[in-house]
Amino acid sequence: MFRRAFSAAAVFGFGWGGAGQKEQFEVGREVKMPNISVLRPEKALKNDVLVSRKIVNELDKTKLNIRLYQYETCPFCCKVRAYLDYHGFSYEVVEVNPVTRSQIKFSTDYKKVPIVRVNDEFSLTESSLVVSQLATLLVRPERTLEEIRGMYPSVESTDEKGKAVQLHPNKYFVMMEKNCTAAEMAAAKEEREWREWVDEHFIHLISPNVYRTFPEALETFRWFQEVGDWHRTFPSWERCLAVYSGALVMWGIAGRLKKKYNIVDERKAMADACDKWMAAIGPTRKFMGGDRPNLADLSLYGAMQSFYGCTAFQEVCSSGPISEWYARMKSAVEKREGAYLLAARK
Ligand SMILES: N[C@@H](CCC(=O)N[C@@H](CS)C(=O)NCC(=O)O)C(=O)O
Repeated sequence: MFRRAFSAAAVFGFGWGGAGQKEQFEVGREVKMPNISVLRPEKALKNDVLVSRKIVNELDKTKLNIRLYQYETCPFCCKVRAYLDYHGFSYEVVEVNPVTRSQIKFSTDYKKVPIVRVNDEFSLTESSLVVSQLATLLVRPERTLEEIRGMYPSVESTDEKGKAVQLHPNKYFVMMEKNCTAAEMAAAKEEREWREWVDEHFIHLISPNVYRTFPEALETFRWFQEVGDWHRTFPSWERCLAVYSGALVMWGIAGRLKKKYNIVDERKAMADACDKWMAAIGPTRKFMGGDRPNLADLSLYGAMQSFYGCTAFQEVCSSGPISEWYARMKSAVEKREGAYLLAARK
């Protein structure tokens, strides 16, 4: 049991916050858009797991029944939510218990989150792949999601521990049909490179920062318990186990990750990454995507959202140019500014 809490904890990117940050979170979840409602079922339906919340957008014409199995503050899950919310998808959220992971027992071969279950028929996994598949669906409305899955073949490989893994070489590609101009191709290349940077660099900086000391790790887990609605979904002994064992274990792991990724000063590394991102956007663009966020913007925003309540976020990301970009992103996502694509579907 402890090992499970440990492994689940290893991947959370959560943090803590005072009253101000809590309020910020609540506002983020209570969507104030006329066509969008957020439902919170009290009980699980028969033969089903408890749905934490259901986001319904009347303008979503995909007729897809999407269910996101997640940890509320896992950076990979936050990336997928940022994508779904910005584009105005309707979807259900199921909070997975990090100790038992009983909610994803249907998934025998894949044990990580996020898992996006579609029409209870098939699952999409690997956050960046999921985003590319859904992005392709939006630009290719004549294709079904099942057909689009076939456009992303996997190849078998081994990870650093020699374990067999499935890789998707084109996971950062959106499968456009039309011929692109040179400028569009350059923009797509930039988008792909920065999405990869978020996955391969930025996300690795989160754990060393939010679990830097034991008190910080404990605050992080307490905040996660709060925002993950654990009191509603998990029994108290599981919450207690996850908070204390998770904080202890993650504090140790954060030190090892620092070494693994050659991080000397975790706060500075995070600040440098934010500066690098803002330099890439440059002085004239609102977003990397120009006037609208692209998938790289959504990806970094999602990763940052996973620890916005942390001391690390307060110290590194809550002032300067990155905070202005983050505020623009937050507004664009919460207002579902990308929903015009779904609304235009026949
Ligand atoms: N490459 C995957 C990474 C997913 C991942 O590592 N998820 C973590 C949560 S942040 C997980 O589920 N770890 C296993 C566990 O908690 O038991 C993705 O992008 O979706």
